[in-house]
Amino acid sequence: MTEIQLQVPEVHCDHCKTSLEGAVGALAGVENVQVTISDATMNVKFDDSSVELETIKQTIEEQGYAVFG
Ligand SMILES: [Cu+2]
Repeated sequence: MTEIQLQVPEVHCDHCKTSLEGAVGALAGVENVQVTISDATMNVKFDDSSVELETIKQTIEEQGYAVFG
């Protein structure tokens, strides 16, 4: 299991949090995802043999958010 923290600077409210946690959390291989609005970060715990970090980042971008880290 891999745990990373990503920067999602455009996150600013509960709607953003819910959208992103829902989309990333729905990916097979993602064990846990938590967006923290106050510092605009996303912590993701995932099985890197099931899902690639690049796929997670693409999913965030598909929701309309930039992602770094
Ligand atoms: Cu928002």
